[in-house]
Amino acid sequence: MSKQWAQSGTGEFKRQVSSFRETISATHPIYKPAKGRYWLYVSLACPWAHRTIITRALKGLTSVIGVSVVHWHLDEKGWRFLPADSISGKDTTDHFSFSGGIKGSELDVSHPSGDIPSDSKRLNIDANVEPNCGFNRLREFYLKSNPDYSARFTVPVLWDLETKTIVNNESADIIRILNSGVFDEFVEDKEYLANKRELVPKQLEAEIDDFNTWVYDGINNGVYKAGFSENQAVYEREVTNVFNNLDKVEAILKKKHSDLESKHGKGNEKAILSEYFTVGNQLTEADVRFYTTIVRFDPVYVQHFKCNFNTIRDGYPFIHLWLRNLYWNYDAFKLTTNFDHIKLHYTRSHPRINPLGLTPLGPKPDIMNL
Ligand SMILES: N[C@@H](CCC(=O)N[C@@H](CS)C(=O)NCC(=O)O)C(=O)O
Repeated sequence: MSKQWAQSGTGEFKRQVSSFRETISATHPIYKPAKGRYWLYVSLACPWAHRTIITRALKGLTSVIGVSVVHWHLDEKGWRFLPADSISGKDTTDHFSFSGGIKGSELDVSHPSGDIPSDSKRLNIDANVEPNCGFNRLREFYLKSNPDYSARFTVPVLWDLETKTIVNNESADIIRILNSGVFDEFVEDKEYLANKRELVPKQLEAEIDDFNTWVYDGINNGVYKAGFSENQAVYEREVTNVFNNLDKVEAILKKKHSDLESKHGKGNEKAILSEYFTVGNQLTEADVRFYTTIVRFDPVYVQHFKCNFNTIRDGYPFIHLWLRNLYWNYDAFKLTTNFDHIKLHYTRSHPRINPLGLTPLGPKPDIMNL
């Protein structure tokens, strides 16, 4: 398997291009919308997969599309599920809850070095037994779909239970499919049905696409380019790029906050926050995509990816307010954010960056109150 960092010979990290890029629609010859037909396989640690379960929740799809969560530890064979016999008694996991209804197990999932750290209790946490095909590894979905598949076995995967193939493994596509409304007829979620939240409204689409493009390159993927760089000059260029782009978002949100203060009156924080988003005055896909990086920034990227010119909590008051608004005021963000998976995955799955797999305990708290 190709390694996950620096493939260019220049010390630069190049992310692979996703291979399954189908869509779901009433006019598609194979992939028609249906309730219970499609399944998401995600890691709660992964920012790209995280986008899909936030979108699924925001679109009222938690009872329409199932979710299973892989174990947080990524080893040389890729992502894995819990072995079927690891849950004593009947597995009552509810795969239709926000984050897949993950369950704890007694499985020993210690760091491969065999070292069981003093926080070993925290290691006995939640992943799913794969409920549909009985697979142990994510790679089995890829090889079932295409026996010649030779690239990396990444999450998220959107799987079709009927044809037993991967529909799509690119999070940017998957969130557009989930947002498209093709599943609306199956939705029972009253909150969604009341206002049919549109995450890419036509009038904001161009602005969302533009924001997503530079934020992807400069921030979402930017932190990986800094963290996985293999020489000092590349690292310095990339980390500077990340913070220049964070400065840019901070300026956008600062202006937005000041405009909203003029509109609603200084101190009318509730009204201000109800319109305090990155693009336009409503929650959009741009917020979902930016959030999954920012919520990981202080707990992981600052130390693990050496993005340490500043923290969000100390250096970016307007991004910090935006982050806490989403986390504390929207279940779709809070209930899909699992700081244990996030911290343990990064710190123990990248031996080149952190050979001893020690997990820093801070920052405390993982996210501050609003
Ligand atoms: N383009 C993909 C990228 C997904 C991706 O890179 N996922 C990582 C986790 S953060 C992964 O599954 N890596 C497994 C591996 O490289 O073996 C998307 O956005 O869906």
